[in-house]
Amino acid sequence: MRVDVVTIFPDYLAALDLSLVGKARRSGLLDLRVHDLRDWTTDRHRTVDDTPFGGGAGMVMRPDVWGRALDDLLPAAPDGGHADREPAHVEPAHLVVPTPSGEVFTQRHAEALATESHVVVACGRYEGIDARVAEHARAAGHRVSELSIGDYVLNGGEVAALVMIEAFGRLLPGVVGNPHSLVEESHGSAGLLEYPVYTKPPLWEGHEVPEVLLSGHHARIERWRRDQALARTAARRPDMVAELDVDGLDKADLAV
Ligand code: 6GU
Repeated sequence: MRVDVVTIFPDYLAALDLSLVGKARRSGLLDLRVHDLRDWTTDRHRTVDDTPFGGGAGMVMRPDVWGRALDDLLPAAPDGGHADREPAHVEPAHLVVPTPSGEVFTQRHAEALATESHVVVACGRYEGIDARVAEHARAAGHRVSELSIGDYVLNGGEVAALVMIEAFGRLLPGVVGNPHSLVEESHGSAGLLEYPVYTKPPLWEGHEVPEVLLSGHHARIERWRRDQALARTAARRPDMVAELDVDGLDKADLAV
């Protein structure tokens, strides 16, 4: 998979050299390139922003600078946005724009992005990127996702880009060593939060590991873990309980 990130702070993305995503880059599973938006400026001051039309506080990122960057990084769309034209044989890219006014990024977005062959992430700063940039990319036939990582405000899209790239990067085949690790985790297909986990020693600072986990009784352990997951989800994420598929619940679930 190829990922291009465009930012005025390339150093923010240095964390992507570390851990599993870093390893995926070194092994060639992930071809991730970070670009400085200012490389596409043309003036002496390398200006990327200007004052907002209509007034108001803050600065807006200029469409001309972003347009040149995306012209270089997004391949010509398959049909230039015209479905009646003969498609060229280029793999289309998906443009991701992190923004607090986007749709909320979830595991479903991560799963979808992990299947792409090319993602371009456009990190805005200040009050955001001139809205015509996303409009122009869509008109050219590209898929564009404006995504927020939650209901709070960051200073720019860089940290959100790190979050999203780690979330989809770890889903690429071969990135997480044991694929079973991906099966049971929170926000996976069960729609429940993960149960609490314990390791050695069995007694630590007066706190014991729940006895059932030491019992070796596989069915009782499974039942206990499911009860814990249900109780935790009900306490912490009532919104997720409301979304549960009732047909997927058994009698013991309903007793929790
Ligand atoms: Cl994607 N960007 C910024 N600037 N703030 C955010 C965000 C993104 N998601 C949540 N807050």
